[in-house]
Amino acid sequence: MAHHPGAGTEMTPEQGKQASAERALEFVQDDSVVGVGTGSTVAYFIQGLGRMKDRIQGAVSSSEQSTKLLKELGIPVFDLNATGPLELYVDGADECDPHNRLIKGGGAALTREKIIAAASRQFVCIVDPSKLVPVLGRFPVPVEVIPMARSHVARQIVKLGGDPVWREGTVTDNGNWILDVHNWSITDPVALESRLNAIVGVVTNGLFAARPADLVITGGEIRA
Ligand code: ABF
Repeated sequence: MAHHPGAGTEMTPEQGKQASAERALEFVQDDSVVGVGTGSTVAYFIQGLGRMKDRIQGAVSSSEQSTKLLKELGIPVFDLNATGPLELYVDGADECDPHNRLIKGGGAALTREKIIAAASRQFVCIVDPSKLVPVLGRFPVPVEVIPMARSHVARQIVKLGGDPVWREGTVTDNGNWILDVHNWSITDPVALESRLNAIVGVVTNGLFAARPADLVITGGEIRA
């Protein structure tokens, strides 16, 4: 793990994920419905919710994977249409830049993640320090596409300077496919996010820049 100045004690990536997940529990309000992301960092957060499940109403989940974990712990899972706007959404990320803009979607859950983030007042992102980057783009940008549009979208992405690779074999919870776009050094993630959204056939792209995280917890510390 690259050493980050001010990272405090040396943590393994797993310890960093666990510390961030634990710290995020402090943001959970009593009697609330919590928006829950997807991934291994969020799995620690879900375990924590399990320990306090009598203090919350339940959760809105961003994936079948997270729904399974929540239900195994006896935490009620609600449909976002039944809950209305949420106070808090907690989720991981694949990369995070200094402005809290993210690349997400490594876990193929980006569409429902982006929906719940948009419907939540506060988006708290939990990461280990290895996710912090100066510029987004070393991690390939996931783009969820309608299957019949895969080649059309790939051709438009090439025109934007990206190198799209079909994540063959992956079908999202929404029945769609994913292209992972390599070799972008993303100096203006907000502009690129809207360009990708404008391509016909694109359902969601993994740039969370127009609506970045409101707060980032890394290695258990809240980043200023
Ligand atoms: C999810 O969190 C995905 O968008 C992203 O890929 C994942 C990060 O995974 P992990 O926490 O396992 O590193 O929101």
